[in-house]
Amino acid sequence: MTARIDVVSIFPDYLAPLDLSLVGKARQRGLVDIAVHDLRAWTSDRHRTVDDTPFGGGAGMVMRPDVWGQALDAVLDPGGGARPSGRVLLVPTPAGEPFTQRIAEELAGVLADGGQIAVACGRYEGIDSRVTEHYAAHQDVQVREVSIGDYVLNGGEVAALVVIEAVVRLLPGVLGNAASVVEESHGADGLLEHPSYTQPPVWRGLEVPEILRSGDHGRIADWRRERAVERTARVRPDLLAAHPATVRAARKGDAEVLADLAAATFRLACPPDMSEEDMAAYVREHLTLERFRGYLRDKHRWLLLAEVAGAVVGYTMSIAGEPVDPEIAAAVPTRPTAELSKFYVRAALHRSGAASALMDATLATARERGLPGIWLGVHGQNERAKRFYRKHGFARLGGRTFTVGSRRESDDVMYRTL
Ligand code: 6GU
Repeated sequence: MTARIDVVSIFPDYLAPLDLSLVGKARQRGLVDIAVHDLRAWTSDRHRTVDDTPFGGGAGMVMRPDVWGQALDAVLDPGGGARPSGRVLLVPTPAGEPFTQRIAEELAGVLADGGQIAVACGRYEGIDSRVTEHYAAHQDVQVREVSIGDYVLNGGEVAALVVIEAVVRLLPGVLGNAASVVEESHGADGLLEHPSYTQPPVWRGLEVPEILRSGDHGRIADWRRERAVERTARVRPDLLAAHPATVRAARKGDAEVLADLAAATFRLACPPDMSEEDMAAYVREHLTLERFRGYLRDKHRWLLLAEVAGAVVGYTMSIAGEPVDPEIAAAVPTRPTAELSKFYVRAALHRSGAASALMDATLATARERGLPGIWLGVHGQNERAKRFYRKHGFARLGGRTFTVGSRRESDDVMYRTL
């Protein structure tokens, strides 16, 4: 049986876009049967009245249940038995549950099995509440009240267009490329989509990221995942609740990812007035792929990676052994000791839990190595970082100065026992 959608509205012309584009083509190809009905066809008075004043008073008008009952009995034919699969009465309303991709998938499932969706578009202050109550009590009708967002429209018609488009594109055979449904925002992985680019390679001085033209499909997939996670963290941090950060030891093959991440995050911890040239020079000198390969081979160092939804978002590097700086060596109260040498998380993920997970794992690893204490240097003006370290049990031991490029900088030295 063909999937069937009925829309009932006092403005059937509002639904004209259902003839167009992807939904229009799906209808022409017989993949879905859509009928739009004028609610007033089921009125019986001379004025074709569909509404009346609300019981209990208040502004606006409420749509009459008797008219809606006639209309919905006719389009749903409940108990008629001609339609073996599910029937859904869908009521767009700002008071409904948030309409999501998951609901679109469920509704597409009903249609794909030969079911029916009847969409009741209310106007004014909505439809008399007994209408949903009545059909909800009917055993083979499922009532769903959905809202398309936290704002108010004049009626359900635009929301009906939204819901129908979201559902019809999921029906088998409607989209040419099934992978595009899996890869898009709000797809199965619950992340927003990565940015996309096409020709030309340079437009108004803006370049397509070099990596996308490298042909290295592994690195491209990593890059896209990182950008998707970053964008989701920035724009929709609520979606990341489904993707708690995990931490693992870095392996030989992670040197490239580490160098990229180090270059991207180094500037986060630099003083705000440090020049681009000084930062770039430091990255070229100290955060190269070769350096990280060396670090990963060094028995005295351990590097940990934080991942969110399969993207590497932060790292730490710790070093077991005596501090090189004699002043720090003198100040550190326990032996042997460890230095927390690098601790970076991508800016967009600073409040995602990744940093705390990294810190917990770093301290746990230091304890496993039998180290009684750990120290770190943090830029004296980096209040955010110092607050974070204090929260994780570090306290100030003293200060030190060092050079980045042409500048003298001063660090706080912090320490905690393990
Ligand atoms: Cl589904 N209907 C109306 N009238 N307003 C809305 C809505 C629906 N979703 C958000 N605002």
